Amino acid sequence: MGQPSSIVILTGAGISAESGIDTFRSAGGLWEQHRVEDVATPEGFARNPNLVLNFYDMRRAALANVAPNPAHEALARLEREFRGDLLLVTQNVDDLHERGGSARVLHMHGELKSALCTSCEMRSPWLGTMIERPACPVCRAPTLRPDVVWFGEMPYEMGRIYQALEACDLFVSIGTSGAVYPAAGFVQEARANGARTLELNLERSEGSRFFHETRLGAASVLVPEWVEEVLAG
Ligand code: BV8
Repeated sequence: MGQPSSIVILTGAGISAESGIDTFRSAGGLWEQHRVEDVATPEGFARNPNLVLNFYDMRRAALANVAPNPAHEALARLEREFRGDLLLVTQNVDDLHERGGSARVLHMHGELKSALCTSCEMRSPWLGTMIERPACPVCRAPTLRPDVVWFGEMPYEMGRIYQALEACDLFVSIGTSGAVYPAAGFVQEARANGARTLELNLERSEGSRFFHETRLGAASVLVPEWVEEVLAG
């Protein structure tokens, strides 16, 4: 196929794995150490706020110990050099796409470096911890929570994402197990609108059957190769 004119990319924890950030479902991954219900649901937060605040404080602090890898850097190159439309949607709450040079990143599940106030509902950049119940920068109430989309909560900017999926002629999924919706359904949306669909992943995912093409391997190898291919037209 010729060069695509409009690309939507979805990334998951697999793109950050080689940077040293645990994925969710690998052995010893994040969810192995904690029950999802306890740390990534509103009910878990209500039941044991300290456990949840500490879980995200630790992950936020760990960002200082990791760096972007060639996959993040290749997507930043694509953003700089690709002349068509490009939307990068990530399920990841880390900041590695930004640190790898991407200027426009849509964090559909929120970000570790952001705080959401449960009193005024405003979001603020946040680099520190929340366990000590700091004051909300906007309303001063001590009611900050991680600005992360938990199970049962609505992901951010779904309208913008579906609009882009309808308009794109190429959808690329990188480093995700296709286990969580609505992200796992994006490939079907794109395909239904006539887009070509490509999966770059270490192993076949739960959604592999929906992709026209699946390339198996490490993101740090597959993503730079694919970006080179697209830019070479
Ligand atoms: C919602 C933020 C409704 C938190 C996350 C039954 C059927 C269908 C849906 C549901 C259902 N029951 C419940 C639901 C809904 C639920 C859901 O999908 N549940 C699943 C478990 C069935 N979804 C939700 O609740 C969503 N909200 O539905 O709202 C609604 C409607 C109206 C109004 C209000 C609400 C919200 C889900 C968001 C949850 N938050 N993250 C945090 O980060 O702590 S989910 C989290 O897991 C990630 O964000 C990601 O989305 C998801 C999956 O993780 P992955 O990124 O894919 O990582 P994983 O480890 O799974 O896989 C890594 C992959 O990388 C692997 O395939 C591996 O092979 C590969 N890999 C590893 N290394 C490499 C590599 N690839 C390349 N290179 C490598 N080196």
